[in-house]
Formats: sequence, C-alpha cells, structure tokens
Amino acid sequence: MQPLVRTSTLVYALLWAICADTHATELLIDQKDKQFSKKSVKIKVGDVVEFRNSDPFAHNIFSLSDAKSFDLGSYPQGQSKKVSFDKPGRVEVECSIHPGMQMVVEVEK
Ligand SMILES: [Cu+2]
Repeated sequence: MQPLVRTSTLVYALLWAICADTHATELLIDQKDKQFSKKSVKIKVGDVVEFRNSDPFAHNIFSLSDAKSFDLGSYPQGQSKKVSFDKPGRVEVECSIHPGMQMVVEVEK
C-alpha cells in the first residue's frame, strides 16, 4: 500500500500547486454614469479586474502607468473586459472619451 499512498500524495500536491498558481482574485469594476464604481481599489499581483460598461454609450479605458499600461479600446453597454495586473505599483485608469473618469488600482506584492 505504501507506493499507492505516495502516489496519491504526489498527485494531490501537484493539483494543489496548479490550483494555487491559477487562483487569482477577480474584482468587478462597473462603469456607470461616466464614473467608475470605485475611485480606488487595492489588489494583489496576479489579480484580475473586470471592467464592465453599464452606460448606454461606449467607454474606452486605458492606462499609461509603468506598473500596467493598457488600452481596452471602445466597447458598448453590457460588455466587459478583463485586465490582469502582473506588477506591483500604482495604476491610474482613465477613459479617453470622458476625461472626468478616473480611478486608481493599487497593486501590492
Ligand atoms: Cu468613458
């Protein structure tokens, strides 16, 4: 029975490693009335933020920050796009269509 026990322990450890590796927290930020649902959020490296558009017009959010630079392009009501944050730092998110829309994502180690 000894080898069997060892094998199953190994399989369990392997599964745990795989799950731990892909286990990123996902956070939803809404865009409504030309505002982000939160002005600032704190997340961990590897976490994913889903940016949903609930306004009846398009938003085009982007960031030029060193910790994460991205441009999600313009997308309409009901759609979501996800951004994964892979470096620690302060990420300022803006909308290129509505200059008043701003938020900060603090990515911690
Ligand atoms: Cu916008």
